[in-house]
Amino acid sequence: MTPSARPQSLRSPEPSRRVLLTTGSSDAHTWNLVHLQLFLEEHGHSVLNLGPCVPEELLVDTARMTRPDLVVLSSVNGHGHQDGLRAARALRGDRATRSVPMVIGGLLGISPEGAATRTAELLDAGFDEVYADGTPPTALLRRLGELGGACTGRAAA
Ligand code: B12
Repeated sequence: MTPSARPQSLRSPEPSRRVLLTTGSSDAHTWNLVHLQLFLEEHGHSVLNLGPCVPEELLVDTARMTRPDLVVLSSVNGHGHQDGLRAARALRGDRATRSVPMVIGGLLGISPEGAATRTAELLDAGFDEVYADGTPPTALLRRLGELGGACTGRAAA
């Protein structure tokens, strides 16, 4: 649906952003990604969804090529902490993707125990924001609205 054809209620008051949507290399869940993609697209953003089980190398290569406004890592299988650390180190370790904004959310562990430590480690590895388990996708709209700088508005892929 083109932005002009989109119903008024779904039009974003914020500029359209290019989102690179990914999950961790161990995570086979897909519907979280589909839901997030449709949700962000309905709010006027452009989403490149890499699908399940994304190797860190593919994530970095795609980020280098597409220069997204935001990388969103969604993880629900309980290994989001370990997957997220690897993804952050890979993105932050590459000169071209070192400063791309990136956030992570979903279900990052298998229990609430240790959540504060997981969050601290993920922030330390380079995530700009770590959403607590169960945070709804609407939180991403706030983050996208807060992004500074010029907006190209072109598609992510
Ligand atoms: C379907 C399903 C599967 C299917 C996935 C099929 C597919 N193609 O997607 C299959 C059978 C393959 C599967 C496998 C496994 N699963 Co499973 N699965 C589910 C199930 C039943 C539904 C998930 C789903 O599709 N939800 C619908 C989507 C739309 O919602 P969602 O996932 O909650 O995502 C939303 C939010 O989390 C949030 N969100 C997600 N990411 C982000 C990111 C940000 C930044 C923000 C703000 C929000 C956000 O927004 C999303 C959209 O609304 C859940 C239980 C459940 N009822 O949720 C378990 C569940 C996710 N699975 C679980 C587990 C453990 C596994 C396995 C490890 C099981 C096993 N021992 O093999 C494997 C993992 C394999 C792997 N390598 O990843 C656990 C995870 C436990 C945890 N994290 O504490 C769950 C929670 C079941 C449980 N209660 O134990 N699974």
